[in-house]
Order: sequence, then C-alpha cells, then structure tokens
Amino acid sequence: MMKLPALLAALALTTTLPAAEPARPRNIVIIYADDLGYGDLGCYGATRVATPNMDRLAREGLRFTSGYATSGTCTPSRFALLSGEYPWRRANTGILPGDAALVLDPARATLPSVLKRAGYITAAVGKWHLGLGAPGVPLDWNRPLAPGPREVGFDYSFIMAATADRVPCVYVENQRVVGLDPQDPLRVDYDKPFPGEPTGVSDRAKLKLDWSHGHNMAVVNGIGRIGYSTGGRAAQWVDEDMADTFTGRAVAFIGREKARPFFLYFAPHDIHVPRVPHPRFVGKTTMGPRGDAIVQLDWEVGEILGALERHGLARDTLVILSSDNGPVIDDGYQDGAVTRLGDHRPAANFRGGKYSRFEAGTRVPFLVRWPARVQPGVSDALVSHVDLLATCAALAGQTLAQNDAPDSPDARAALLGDSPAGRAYVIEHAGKLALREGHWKFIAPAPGVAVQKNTNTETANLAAPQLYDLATDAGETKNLAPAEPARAAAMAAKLALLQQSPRTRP
Ligand code: NG6
Ligand code: CA
Repeated sequence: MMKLPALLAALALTTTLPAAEPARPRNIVIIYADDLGYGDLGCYGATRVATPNMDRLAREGLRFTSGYATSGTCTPSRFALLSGEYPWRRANTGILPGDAALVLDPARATLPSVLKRAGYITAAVGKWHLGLGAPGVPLDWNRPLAPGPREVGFDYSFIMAATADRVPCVYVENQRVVGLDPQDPLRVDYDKPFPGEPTGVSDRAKLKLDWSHGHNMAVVNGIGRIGYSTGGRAAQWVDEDMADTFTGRAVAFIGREKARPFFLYFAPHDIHVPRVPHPRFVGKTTMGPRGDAIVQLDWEVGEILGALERHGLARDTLVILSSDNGPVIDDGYQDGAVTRLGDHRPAANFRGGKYSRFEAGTRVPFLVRWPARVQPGVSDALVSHVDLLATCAALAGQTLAQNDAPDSPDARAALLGDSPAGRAYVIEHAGKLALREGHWKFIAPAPGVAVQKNTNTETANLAAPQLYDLATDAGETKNLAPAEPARAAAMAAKLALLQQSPRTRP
C-alpha cells in the first residue's frame, strides 16, 4: 500500500497536470513562402534583415534544422505538399506556364480534401501555380476556370494562376477573374505575341524594372513577364499591392470562418520575382528589393498571427511556415539583389540554391507552432513537406485509402516534437534526384551544367556520383564517393529502389 505522503504527492502531481493534450488542432494554417532561403530569417541566422514575426513563430514553436521541400522549384514542391506524392512520379509537374491545366487529380485525396472531409472549411490564398482547367481544353479566362482549387478540396480560393512573373497578371477569386470588364476580354498565349502589344524587347527602355534574363514578353505595369497577354486591363493587379491584397483576403477568411474549424493554405508571392514590395517596405534593408520583400513577407506573417490572436484562436491553431524551394539571387530581373547582397547569406552555410540538388535547393525554413500541444524548441529531425498530408490526416482523425498520398508518412511524432527522430531519409529533387540518409548525402550522377548561367546557381549536376558527410561537411565541399565507393553504391541502389517503387508510405 502507498504511504500517505507518497499518496499525497502523487495526488498533487495529478492535480497539477495540465488538461489532456488535444489530439486535433482546432485550425490548421500553412504559410508557404516562395523562394525564401534557410538563411533569410533571423531565427536561422540572418542579421541583415529583421524578421520578428517569423522569429516569434520559431520562439513559440519548433524550429526544424532539417526540414525539406521535395523539390528545388515551385510547382513540384506544391504538388507534393498538396497531394502527398513525389512530383517526379508524375508528368507535367515541372514549372508550369500560366495557362497550364490543373495537375492535381480531383479524383484523389489532397490535403484540403482530407481536411474538408474532417470538417474543416478550407481556403487557398495566394500563389497557385498548379494549373487551372482540364488538360487539352484551351482555357477561356473570361469564363469560370474549372477544374481548379474547388475541385481539389478548397471551399474558398483567392489566387494568382501561376507566378507574378507569368501572365495573366490578374487575381482569380473562386475561379473567376476578379474585376474583368466583359468589353475587354482577357487572352493569354505562351507561344506567340499579340500584334500591337508591347513586349519587354520592344519597350525595354520604358520598363520600370528591367529584366536580366527571360521576362521580356508581355509588359504589365511596366514590368516584363513570361508569356503574352492582351485585354483584361481593368483586372490587372498592382504589384506593389499584392502583399496587402493576399494578406487581406487571408485575414478576412479567418475572421469570417472563426466560428468553425478552418484550414488556410496561405501562399504569399514573396520573395519571388518580380520583387516589387509596397513603398512602405522600400529601403527597410540595405539589400534592395530582395531584402525589403523579406520584411514585407514577415509583415504578412505578423498579420496572420495577429488575426489568430484577435479571434482567440492562436493557442489551438497549428501554424506551419516553410518555403517551396531555396533561395535565388538573380532570378531574371535587374533588381539589385546581386550587387546589394553584401554579407547576407540566403543559403546560410549550405551549397547551391533554388534549382539545385545541393542542400540549399530543398532544405528550407520549417517552423511548427501549436501552443496547446507543441513544446517550443529546436528539432534536428528529418521532415519533409510530403509528410504533411498524412500527418494532418492523422491529426484530424482521417484514414487514408491505400492509394492516397502514396509518399506521405504520418510524421506526427517528429512534427509535434514528441520524438527527436524523424524520417530515415529524404529525397531531394531538382531535375534528377539525391538522397539524404541520416547525415549522408548521395547525389546521383546527372548530365547538365554544373552552374546555371543566368542565376549563377550550382546545380549539383556532375557525371560522377557524389557523396557528402553532412555531419562534418554541411557545405558539401568534399566528395567522398571515390573514397567510399561501397557507401555510394549502397545509397545509389537505395535511391533507385525508392524511385522504382510505386509508393513509399508504409
Ligand atoms: C524560371 C524563371 C524564373 C522563375 C522560375 C519559377 C526565367 C528566365 N526564369 O523559368 O524567373 O519564374 O521559372 O520559379 O524565365 S518557381 O519558384 O515558381 O518555381
Ligand atoms: Ca519558388
């Protein structure tokens, strides 16, 4: 029998224990930044730009040091996040033009469809870049655009179709172009210019922001874009207002739906090109538009966090912040990003960047905050965006069918900080694949340039296999493949096996 003092102590313990931990977050918010580098945030070491709101998320939540996007560019990473499937298994999941058809399959489970099934009202606000309309059917921008976000599970959407550097430069709300004048129909063509419309070549001298490579087709708001368009003038966005517009819609969604559980996928344009922050952010850093766009992005994050607080939802809302791929300095406009970079290191101590299979391509900022459940701290667990579908499904009490989300494991233990161990491996994708297993990194041989000419990014393409020990060489400087051929061969075999198997979810 327990002695009285012990019994009292046990009782005291039980009475001071907090209420049972919630299994399910009241709301889920994913903030998916664009081209934001690991080293672009104060909480990951940046000193030349202040990011107080993202730093606060890190302080109040878990900051992952080995969080990965699946891919080194946007469309494939977003595809993986929303479908739970590696993009390299599917055709047409590379960087999409602005008039591409929807690449997500409405017949299959998606992150929003699973959460919708679980009773969350769902919204996508910001960058889409996953296509609109049916394959093979030319899109008429003057009519409802379907299939799109709604057909894959988003109740509400306020998006741009692709990227801000691609036409059409208009907002699309619930799959209709916003503010379109029927007398001035919008047309888009990615092959040939519309006669009489200026281009970034014909009107180069008049541009507000000159291009450095690409971005010399249609001119909208004095900025050259990718692709041609005509008409739809009244609907064209103002680049400087884009952060306010998207943030405003996201905050309004939270306010409108605060009475019931919601899932918000908020995908800011920042810090992708063209970097044209609102005048109130101009000059906030010494780095020019790229730095100022980080400040603007941080403001956007602050607005979302503020809305959650205002409505009393912060404690019970799971907020995840990450980036679709690593950083790039010159991505096609002469915006001073290269000349004004100074000693800021967007990729921290990693090699490569956007478009790369070196670590900086896919190792991204990754923050998880859920005050009611997640203890603040730092986690070195390997986690990937592709985990989020099955993880959120499990949190929401949903079971997945065998064929759903074939590459998405339930990573609750790592993502909620219950376990320091994450995945055994991550696959890193930019053109070809690479494999990180524990602290070893194997990069499969690939043809192609070692350094992308215009962006000046090291791609990691090499005719020979590469092997790095990230524990001692995070910057991937010393190729150990010649010295450790057996390890390189074993990792090559494992990567080939993973690539060939139709699914990796247990
Ligand atoms: C590239 C663009 C780049 C950017 C990228 C997509 C040129 C020369 N470069 O083709 O500016 O738009 O595509 O970026 O056009 S992503 O983050 O959406 O993947
Ligand atoms: Ca991107």
